[in-house]
Amino acid sequence: MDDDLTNEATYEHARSRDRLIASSLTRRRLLQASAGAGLAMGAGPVLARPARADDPPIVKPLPPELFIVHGSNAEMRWEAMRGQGYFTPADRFFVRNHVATPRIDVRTWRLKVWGTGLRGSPALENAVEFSYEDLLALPAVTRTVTIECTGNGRALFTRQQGQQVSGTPWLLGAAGVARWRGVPLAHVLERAGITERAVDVMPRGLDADYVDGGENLGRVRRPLPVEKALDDVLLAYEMNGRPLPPDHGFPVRVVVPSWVGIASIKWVGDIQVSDTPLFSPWNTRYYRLFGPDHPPEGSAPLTRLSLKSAFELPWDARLPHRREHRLTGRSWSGNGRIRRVEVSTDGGATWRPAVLRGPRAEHGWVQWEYRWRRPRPGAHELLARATDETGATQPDTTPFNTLGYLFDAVARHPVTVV
Ligand SMILES: Nc1nc2c(c(=O)[nH]1)N[C@H]1C(S)=C(S)[C@@H](COP(=O)(O)O)O[C@H]1N2
Ligand SMILES: [Mo]
Repeated sequence: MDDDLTNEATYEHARSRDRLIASSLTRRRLLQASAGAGLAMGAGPVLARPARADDPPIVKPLPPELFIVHGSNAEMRWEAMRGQGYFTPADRFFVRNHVATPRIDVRTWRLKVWGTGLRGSPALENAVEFSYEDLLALPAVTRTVTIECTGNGRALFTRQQGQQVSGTPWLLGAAGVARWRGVPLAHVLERAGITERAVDVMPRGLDADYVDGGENLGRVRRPLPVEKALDDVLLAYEMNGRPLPPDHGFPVRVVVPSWVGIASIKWVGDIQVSDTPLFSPWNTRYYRLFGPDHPPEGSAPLTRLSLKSAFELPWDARLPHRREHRLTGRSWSGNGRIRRVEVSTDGGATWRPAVLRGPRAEHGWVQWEYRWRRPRPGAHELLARATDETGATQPDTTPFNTLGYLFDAVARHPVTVV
């Protein structure tokens, strides 16, 4: 069924129109960019203009009915997915910005591929370069992929487990599924001359340096093992059939199927390919599990996403007293497809199956619904519990880790019937 969504041949005929839109958009951007040429200073020629102190960190509108804003990040309200199709529209897709969305001039933008894992070991100054047009001209693929922040659900460590964790207190809205179109990273690495000696591949964003507690950690970057980089990773330039929106990585982002969101570097400017292992703060001090159950240097760097379910309802929803409520939601797993979803409306005492609907893409989610009959007036907790194709089921609690990553326990969604 998901072939309809992910199979390039099936999808291709619908593409011609979108491609026209994309290329006219590119032309328009090129014109706009030349009008503004000369403004770019300090930050180098790639930025359409230098960041200003009063620039909002996120470019797109963040209407309160769609988003909960957490500083430079915006969480999708789950009720905004009710009645939507399989994909998360770009207008409500969550945004996780370490700093701020940069405005990139696609005319001067280049992807620079460099390092000791390439033939001739080029340094960054002698990198193999690809322009936007170069990438658009290469054979494209389209993949349905969930992007989810590793800390999605973090607020539930505190709400449900009484544990203090640090980081953005997301409920469950730091996840979305889109159709990403672009060039396989493998293809670009091969063209750049990757050798057998390459072990790690590190894409880096063009957003400003990330400063944590006064310490400048440089630009957002995180290594991928070469096995994953050559497997199913995309250099995406389209999201849901349109050029990437600025907040989601325009002109090009990395999309790493089934892996934690931090792997999917936005606004990629260069990719280091190395014959020795690479490190960055994003695979050493962040995106590992820390705490009493882990070694001092933390767990191994996190890779796959965990298992989650969400109701398409406001948190603390007030539902009118009716004979029946049609509850809807979605479940997803970094291990693959969802096999089963069960719902409990009595706090977890009894469970009944939800009905799964629509596509089940390997790296996407599944939609489901459940008829809640004769709900009594008063406060309730709604629970949804998914099982994936590996047999993994959402547990009652998630083991504590100080940074609040990979929450996978069943969420207890509060609602009041009035
Ligand atoms: N360059 C860059 N890439 C980035 C980030 C960032 O701040 N800068 N945030 C990462 C994190 S932590 C997540 S969860 C995803 C979020 O992607 P989205 O904002 O398109 O939803 O982007 C990742 N890629
Ligand atoms: Mo993230």
